[in-house]
Amino acid sequence: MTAEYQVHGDVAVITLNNPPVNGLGLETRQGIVDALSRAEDDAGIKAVIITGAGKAFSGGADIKEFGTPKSLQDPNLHSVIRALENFSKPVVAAIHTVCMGGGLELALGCHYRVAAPGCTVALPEVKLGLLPGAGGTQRLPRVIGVEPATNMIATGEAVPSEMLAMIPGQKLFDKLAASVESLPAEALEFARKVADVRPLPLVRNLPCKHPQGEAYFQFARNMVKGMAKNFPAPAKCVDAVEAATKSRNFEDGLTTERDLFLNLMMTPESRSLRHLFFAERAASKIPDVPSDTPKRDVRKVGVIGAGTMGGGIAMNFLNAGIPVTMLEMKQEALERGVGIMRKNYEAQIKKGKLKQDKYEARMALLSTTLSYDDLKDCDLIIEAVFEDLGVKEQVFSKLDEVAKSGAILASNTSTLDVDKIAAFTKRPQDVVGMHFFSPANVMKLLEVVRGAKTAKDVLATVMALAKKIKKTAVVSGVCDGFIGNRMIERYSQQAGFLLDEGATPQQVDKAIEKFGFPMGPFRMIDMAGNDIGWAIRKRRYVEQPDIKYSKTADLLCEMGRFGQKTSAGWYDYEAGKRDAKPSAVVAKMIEDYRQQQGITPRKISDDEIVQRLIFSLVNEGAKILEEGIASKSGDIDMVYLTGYGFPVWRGGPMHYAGEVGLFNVLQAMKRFARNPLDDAKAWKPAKLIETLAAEGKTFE
Ligand code: T1G
Repeated sequence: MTAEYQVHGDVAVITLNNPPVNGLGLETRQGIVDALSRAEDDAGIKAVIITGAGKAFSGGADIKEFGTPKSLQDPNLHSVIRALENFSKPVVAAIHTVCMGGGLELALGCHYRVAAPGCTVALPEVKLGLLPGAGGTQRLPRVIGVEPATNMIATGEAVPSEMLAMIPGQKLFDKLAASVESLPAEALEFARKVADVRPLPLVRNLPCKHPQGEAYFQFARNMVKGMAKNFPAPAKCVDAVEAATKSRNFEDGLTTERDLFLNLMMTPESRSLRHLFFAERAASKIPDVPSDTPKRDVRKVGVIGAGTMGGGIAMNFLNAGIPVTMLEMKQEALERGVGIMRKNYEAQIKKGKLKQDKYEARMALLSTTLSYDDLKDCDLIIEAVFEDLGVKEQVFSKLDEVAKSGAILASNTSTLDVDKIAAFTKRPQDVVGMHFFSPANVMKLLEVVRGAKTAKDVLATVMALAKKIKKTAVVSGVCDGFIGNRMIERYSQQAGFLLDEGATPQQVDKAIEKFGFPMGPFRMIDMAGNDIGWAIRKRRYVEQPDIKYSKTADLLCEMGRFGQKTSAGWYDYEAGKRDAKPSAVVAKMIEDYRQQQGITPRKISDDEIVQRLIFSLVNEGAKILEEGIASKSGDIDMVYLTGYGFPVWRGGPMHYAGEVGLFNVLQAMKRFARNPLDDAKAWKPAKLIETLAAEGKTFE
């Protein structure tokens, strides 16, 4: 039973009990209606309380149901809320904690609401590309006022119950209980107090006006336009609330809301956001590692290497209140590294993002050392030393001697083989990759690289720790480049071919930035450093001699144009400045190269640029899935969103491929493979794409 019914004397209590968050799925909606009829038929019942069990009053409609017939099956949420409003006896919502989306709309259909302090109250539908679709845009403004309601609905942000109860004239909460613990008794007492009050108060009968409606809603529209230019939902939220103030009657307002809601439900942006809502949560789940796997205690972390990465990594743990011992080989390297950390924190203080006392508390958790011995009581040691297997061997052999038994030994390597690194120790089960993205204290993505022998509790521990340091952790198997860098290599390869064939760096960048990336491939590599790609290509030429690349990137490096750090890369930069200026030198180098290759440049459309860049990610991502390097396509989407700036409203490369249609992706790839200047081998479709396309399906 997901809506339990109990009788307490003359009060019936309906308890939503549909873990994990009392999502208002069909069974729960039916349960509420059934419970109401029982209370209706029982003459001894004078009032009804509706409350929630567990970690939520209700987290809203069951998003898992969206797009399935169940979500439209009666009793739909509207009719359940109507049943509450029309009930002949007072219904009191007793809200003990999270009350969101359809859960708040349900509470607004009750005659009264009693809440505990500290409840998280929100209409977060806009974060799913939607708007409250069960009367929230019509009822919330009636109980807290038009402006606070517009704010809550257009941002989806939560407000604590005690804050809402302080809004002058608010009618959202009829009573704020003293505490969560006293809520049940206080709600019972309140229900008995109002048992005979008639007429029963209905939110729908409250007035809903704004004295300067035109001006306010224009202001609100301008605000949301700036806030989310790629998302249609915030502006529709404003339209819906405006309808509450302008409609002839409540029902008309509901109809407007319904139309706007259904329209948004069909938008690609909402499908992307709903996909990412689940992908983000699924990423923390490892198919063969049960979520209740015992985790190791991580009370103290060691970081080896005080460079940019080491310092950034250390900051993540200091920010989470976990002491760090940072090891370097030379005192000046330590001092330089700590200096960079201090500068980073001081910059946050200047921006008002960090308080001085917090900064000092964090730095107090940092100790530094030149001796491995000082790492012997660390529970987790992460090395961020030079990206060379020989250096890693020295570090891990030393760690094997010094680290306590059960310590997790992690490498921040971005390309090296974690199994080889694990083999430098006698404890491969304790070795794992923790690939942070630069700047490590800012980028949310953490690739957790699972070695063949990495123990399951090590993985479970690192995934839980990632949550604690506010990272989006994605598990990757061992391969060159893991998930993100393996795919970005194909993307960069295509960017080079596009130059050979006639595009300019700025045209390629502009096309993909119009698609939604914050930075195109050439601006991005100018920022990261062209020499990084150069080193990888040199290795690649040896390991995979038949892999094709445009030589323009190598020619650029041979000119010493490594990017911003040399004030010259694919673009020209004024010393110390970041704005990228198209370079005549680079244009000439590309032109000379084309001539030398006998290539007649052609006009390349932005569409072709975007397809070749994005589909190269999709094809490599499908191979990564086939090889089991990633366990879910949503994981790959999360990598691209949190590590590479893939536009959120497109849902990630694999989700986007589904929106385009895998059949269309396949046709485009076959076209690209016929281009002699491209790399037919790279466009050989992953078997998974062919199979799914043939079945008219997309990635799970
Ligand atoms: N539907 C289905 N599953 C949900 C869910 C929901 N509304 N909310 C959470 N879950 C699952 C989630 O996938 C995860 O599952 C588990 O619950 C724990 O979630 C008509 C149309 C409520 C604050 O947008 O913000 O109402 O991974 O890890 O950190 O107007 O979940 O364990 O299998 O996030 O404690 C509007 C979304 C819906 C709220 C709890 N409501 N949820 O946070 O746990 S649309 C929302 C949250 C709607 C109406 C419209 C949070 C939370 P699993 P969690 P948490």
